[in-house]
Amino acid sequence: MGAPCKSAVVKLGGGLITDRSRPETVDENMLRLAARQLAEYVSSGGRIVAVVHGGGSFGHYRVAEALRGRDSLVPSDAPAIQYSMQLLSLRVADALLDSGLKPSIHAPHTFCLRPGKCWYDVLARDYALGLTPVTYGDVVPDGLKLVVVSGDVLAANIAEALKAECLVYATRVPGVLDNDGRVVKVVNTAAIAGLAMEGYNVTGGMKAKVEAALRASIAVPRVVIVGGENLYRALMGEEVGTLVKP
Ligand code: IP8
Repeated sequence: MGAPCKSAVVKLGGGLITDRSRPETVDENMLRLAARQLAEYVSSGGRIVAVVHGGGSFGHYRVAEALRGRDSLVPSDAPAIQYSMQLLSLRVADALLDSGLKPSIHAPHTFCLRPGKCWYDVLARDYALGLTPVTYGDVVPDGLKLVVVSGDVLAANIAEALKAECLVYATRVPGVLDNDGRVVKVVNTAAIAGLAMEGYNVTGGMKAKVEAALRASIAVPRVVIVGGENLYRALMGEEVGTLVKP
């Protein structure tokens, strides 16, 4: 067992906190379980730099709907997708509030000029004030295009920019699974080559998550992919899920 994380960015997977089989449906039990574990982590002395959540049956559903009959998004698709993500964000904030945390929501399309050009100063300000910044995967215009900004990448970038000690991805599955369905204890660039890592969504599923986690692991001391029910244990330094190493 390692030391507890002093500070952490936590990504709550969209597949974890929503019911992927039903449009715009929250998995209330899972979301509340995650929120309680985050509150317990704070009570144990941990600091949450930011909570980032994915799109699940909100954002991914709306993106798929906008893409029906076409192959790319345009800025006029943004309102419906952004609205859906804001709805989910309010539900996340509601669960965090009920657990005793103090969430402040930040929409990426207001702090990213375009994908890859984001400023995290307002999140840093709220973190310094003792609030819990909440943000999420979103759609952000890029010239005349509209691009999906993945929460996985955002979480990695925030952890790096705000110098979090840990980056924890909480998912519906217990970690990165090998081809026999067993949790891989450690992944690095060499080890992922042989893994199938199926599970597709518009931002690339587990494969894209591992790639974002690997990039972050160069600067962030501890990066873990873990099942949602083990979030607290991962934050407290227990060896659960998959440790991601450069
Ligand atoms: O679920 C995607 O975020 P992710 C957000 O973290 C949208 O990949 C709008 C589909």
